[in-house]
Amino acid sequence: MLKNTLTKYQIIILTGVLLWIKSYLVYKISFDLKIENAVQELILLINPLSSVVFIMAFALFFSGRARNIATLILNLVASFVLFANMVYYRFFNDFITIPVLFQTSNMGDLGSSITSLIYPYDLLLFADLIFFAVFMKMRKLEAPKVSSKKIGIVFASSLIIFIVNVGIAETERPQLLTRSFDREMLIKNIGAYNYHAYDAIIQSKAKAQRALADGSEIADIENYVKADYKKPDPEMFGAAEGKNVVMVSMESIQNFVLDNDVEGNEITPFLNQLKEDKDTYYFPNFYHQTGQGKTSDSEFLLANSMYPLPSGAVFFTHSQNEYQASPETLKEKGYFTANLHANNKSFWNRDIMYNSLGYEKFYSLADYEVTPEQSIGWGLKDEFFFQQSVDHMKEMPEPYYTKFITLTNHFPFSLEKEDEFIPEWNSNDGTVNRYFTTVRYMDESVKMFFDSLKNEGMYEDTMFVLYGDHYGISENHNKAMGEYLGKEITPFESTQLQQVPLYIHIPGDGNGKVMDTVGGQVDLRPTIMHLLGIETKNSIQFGSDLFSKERQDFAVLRDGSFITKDHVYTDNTCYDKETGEPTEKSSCESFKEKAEKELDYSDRIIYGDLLRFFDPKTGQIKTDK
Ligand code: GP9
Ligand code: MN
Repeated sequence: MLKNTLTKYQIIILTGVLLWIKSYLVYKISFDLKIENAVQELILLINPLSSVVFIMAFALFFSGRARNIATLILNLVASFVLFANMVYYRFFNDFITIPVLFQTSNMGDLGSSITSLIYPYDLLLFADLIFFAVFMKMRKLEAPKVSSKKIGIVFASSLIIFIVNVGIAETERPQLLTRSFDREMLIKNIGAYNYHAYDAIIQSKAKAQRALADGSEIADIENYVKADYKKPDPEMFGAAEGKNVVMVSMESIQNFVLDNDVEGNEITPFLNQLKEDKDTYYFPNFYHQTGQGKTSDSEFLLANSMYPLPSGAVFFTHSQNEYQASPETLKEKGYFTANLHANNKSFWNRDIMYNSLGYEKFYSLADYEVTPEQSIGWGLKDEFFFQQSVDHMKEMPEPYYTKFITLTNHFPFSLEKEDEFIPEWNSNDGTVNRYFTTVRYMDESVKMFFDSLKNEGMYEDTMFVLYGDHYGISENHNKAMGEYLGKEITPFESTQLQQVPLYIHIPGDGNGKVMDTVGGQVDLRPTIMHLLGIETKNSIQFGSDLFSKERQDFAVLRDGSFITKDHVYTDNTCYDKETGEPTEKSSCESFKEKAEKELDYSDRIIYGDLLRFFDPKTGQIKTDK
């Protein structure tokens, strides 16, 4: 029976096996995939299989000569996908994604040099095709009709293999498919072919939603946003005009570590002292508003003053939208706009999304010298990241608007002994124990960054915005957190724990103070723009200037929880902020509507790509569409 099957389907099976081997070889030889352990290697080895079975199964719909031809064509197409990625990777160090295929500038770059990117031995990828063609010519192969039931079984088995594959991959990288993360990670885990299918699904879903939307939808939103606009405080408007801007995205830091200690050791000495500085405006009631897109969501909020999506990472799903982001505006005003982050440029699809947001330059992994001694966990340690970033800054034309994304204080919070300024805590929860130590490390590296900018004379003429990107300690650690904070972590406390640091530090300002207003990352754009002396009343934005005297205390989190001056609303319950106890729902009611409306409006803009109907120059809806 087995022998029979093998002879009957020899060409299909052989082609499939070769395709499998070819895929794995291309992964190993042509891509620089970082494999950290045996399980990852195993996933890499098995990940082409489900799609190979799926692809080859199509040949079964044909019989006789047509089947052989179908097999050849399927092999050709699949091999071409590998080949195209191989060539693309040589140039861009990244994998093909559908949007870039249609981005003429990208392809234009490639066009001129394409011949030099193809090596003669690449053609080996197609060698089996020639062999099979000759083989088929020489031998008469039997290829009787296959019943649809049998074909069904083959497709079903490809699905089962895929499920097993994803199952193992999820143990290595939970939420892989809902959050996307990184193209490299997707290829490593589900394979090149499945990755392209996944990419196609995401892109077509976005395209379909976009096609259904029209300009009339933006009218309501525009009315809401305009009515909600808050005038800047004239004292603060332009307070940092003409200065360079340095933003520091502090990984995973939450407010509870500030002015706190662990076993008597201060956790954030530098940040604590910076709060007291006469040039610092410090915001103790500031919240992160990120969802599954974590750091990238915080970047989205910062650049657009819109909320990220309820699921998935907007950086991945809607990188092709029209945005009217602050980097673009600032570029027009003469700023050099850049991001600096020593990680793979394709992580969170940053390389593509940053273009859409109008950043001029992205200093990514390739722009840093990363040695094993200088690395830990996710890569280059913060202190070396900052050190090398200062060199990049020296090359930048002024004024510049820059964002530095730190990385060391990232889960699983690993650090080498030599970098520990304070010992780990000693609860039963290793994650929480280590967190304090890596936060302390980050605090030190931010201090070193400030010091070197001072030494280089690059400090005085710069406005600093330091903010936490999102929580570091999730609700899974409530037990240890309760132990540390000495109180039960109720839903109220959990919501309050979403407070992240915000510092606006303007050297020479002298009027720094603690700003009690309740706000969130969505408020950063108007706040920063106004400090730079740029009006925002024509923009579509959901945040408002944190310095505005007209401001309402308000922050809505991505899960719909919100915080006002006196209340916290979460899990369908309205809490009194003072006591932390539930109170009548009616006290939260008026804000509930605002919270829901804002999230809904923001989602609608993203899903419908509605900013394409809005002209930020005039603040009007475009009439020609
Ligand atoms: C990755 C870094 C961390 O480049 O920004 O991402 P996170 O997991 O925090 O979103
Ligand atoms: Mn982060």
